[in-house]
This record gives sequence, structure tokens and C-alpha cells, in this order.
Amino acid sequence: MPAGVVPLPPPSAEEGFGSPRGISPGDHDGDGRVDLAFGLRGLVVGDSDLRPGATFQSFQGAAGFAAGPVVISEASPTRLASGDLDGDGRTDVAVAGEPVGGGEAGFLPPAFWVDYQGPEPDVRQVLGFDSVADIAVADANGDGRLDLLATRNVGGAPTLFIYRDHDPATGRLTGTPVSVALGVAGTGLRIAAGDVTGDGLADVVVALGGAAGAVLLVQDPAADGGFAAPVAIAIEGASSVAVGDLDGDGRLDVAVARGGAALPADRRRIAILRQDAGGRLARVASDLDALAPVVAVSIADLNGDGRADVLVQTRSPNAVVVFERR
Ligand SMILES: [Ca+2]
Ligand SMILES: [Ca+2]
Ligand SMILES: [Ca+2]
Ligand SMILES: [Ca+2]
Repeated sequence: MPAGVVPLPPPSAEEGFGSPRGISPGDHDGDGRVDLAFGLRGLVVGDSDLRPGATFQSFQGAAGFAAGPVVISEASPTRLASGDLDGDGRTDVAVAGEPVGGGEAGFLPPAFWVDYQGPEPDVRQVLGFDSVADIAVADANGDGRLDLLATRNVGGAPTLFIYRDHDPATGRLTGTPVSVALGVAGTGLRIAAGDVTGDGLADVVVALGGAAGAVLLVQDPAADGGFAAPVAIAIEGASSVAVGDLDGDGRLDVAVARGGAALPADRRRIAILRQDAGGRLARVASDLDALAPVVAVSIADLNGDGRADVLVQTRSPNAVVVFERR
């Protein structure tokens, strides 16, 4: 059973907030407690009044989450990722936006960007293109600096982009990615990154969306930033993935949300795969049940007890359901 629920703002035509689109935990204000960034998509109000939705941060204090989340961007977000991308010690937020309305509506950058948090707040760097499927933060090339990963269908070919070059003066990403053709078919392309094989190099887990499963891209130490051929993870309806050490053995494990539209009866389930001592992923016997339709899954130590928790963003209700490890 879930240990707790963090409510998110409900859909509101007046505010222009629609259904939830993504969460990212991180200590965004540097007080040592994990906060949440999340997105609510836009709404069409009436015949043609487009409301863009918004990206929020909700800060956790000593008494729990503050009642009022803070809007950090009035643009319809799809996915979020957190990490100190410029190496200044402050946790930054990467946001993938989506075009809403198009044409002369014009208020939404169909791109993705990084909000660098720091002494100069809201330093925003627009990195890329539209139609980003997902983003993730990890040290992809093992140089000790966090990098930004993004997935996108390029002419129907699922492709992973890795922004791993940092400006020497500012630490910010240079905006020039390397690209990796995934060689798999998929529409969802939600990703999580981390060393799930125990060799010290970050790997990438990709949920393919629809009724398909997921694949594991194991980083090939012989290829600079390259990956071995995808390995199938047989979890039908994999719609969102997260990486974190869920059992405290120092090895990263994987959580897979089963939210595929082809699996209506399974929309609430989160499968857990533990990394064993040999660096292999093995699914645990029972899934978690989020008790509501799942939008996204994430892993973070939300309650600060030193153990990673599973966070599940749900819709109906808009909320983050928390499974604490005991
Ligand atoms: Ca905090
Ligand atoms: Ca930073
Ligand atoms: Ca790096
Ligand atoms: Ca583990």
C-alpha cells in the first residue's frame, strides 16, 4: 500500500491547468529536502481560448509540502528532469515543452530547455527541437559531470540524444549533442539512465510505449558514448521508467510503470526489477499498485530517511503517490 499522497493542483478551466504530464524530484532550493517539479498540460477553454498549462515546483519544508506550488514556466510541459547540470552545486531543472495551439498562438516554445537555478535565477538555455519524447539526467560519459539525455523519433527512427559537452566557463551544456539510433520500434520512448549493470557506466532503460515492453541499452565500454544492442525487458505496457537503489545494496534498480493504453486493467501497476549481485535485473514477484491511472514513475528519497522511495504521478486524482521503502 502507498505510504502517502502529495496532492497536485486539480484540473481547472479557470486556471488553464489540465492533466499531469510529468514529475521530477530534486532538492531544488538546496535545503536538503527533496522537492518536486511537475507539469500540468494546457486546456482549450470554450471554443478557442488556449491556456498553455504550466510547470511548477512544490517545495518540501519541515512540515511537509507547502500548499501552494510555484509556477516556474507558463508553457505546456511534457517531461521534466532534475540535476546539477552546470556543476555549481544547485539542482537545475530540464523541461520538455510541447507546442500548443500552434500558429499565431505563439506563446509556447516547442522545444526543451534547462532552467539553471543559482545566484542568477531563471537562467534559461533553450537546447533543442520539438517533439521530445522524454529527458533524463545522468553522467553519460563518466567524467563526473551530469549530462542531459533526450529521446525523439527522427523520421520514425527512435533516437537518443546525449548532451555531454559543458562550457568550460559556465559549466552549462553547449547544446551540441551526440545522437544514438536506438534500433528499436517504439512510440513512447520514456527513459531513465544510470548504471544498472554494475560496471560503473551509465546505461539507459527505454519504455517503448503502447503494448510493447522496454529495452535496456547497456553502455559499451569499448565505444565512446556508444551502447550495445538493445536487450528486451519483457514487461508488457511499459510506459514510464525510473532508476534508483530501491533495496539499499548500492546497486541501481529499475521501476517500470505499466500504463500502456492497450492495457487498461494494468494502468495502475509498477513493476520493480532489482539489480542482483551479478549485475543482472530480476523482476520482483509482486507489482506496486498505485490505485489510480499512472502518468509517470520516479525514484527519490522523498522523506529523507536515507532510503529511496517510489514516486508515482497519477491522474484522477492529480497526485504523487509515495511508496516508502521500509
Ligand atoms: Ca528542498
Ligand atoms: Ca546548477
Ligand atoms: Ca558527463
Ligand atoms: Ca539495489
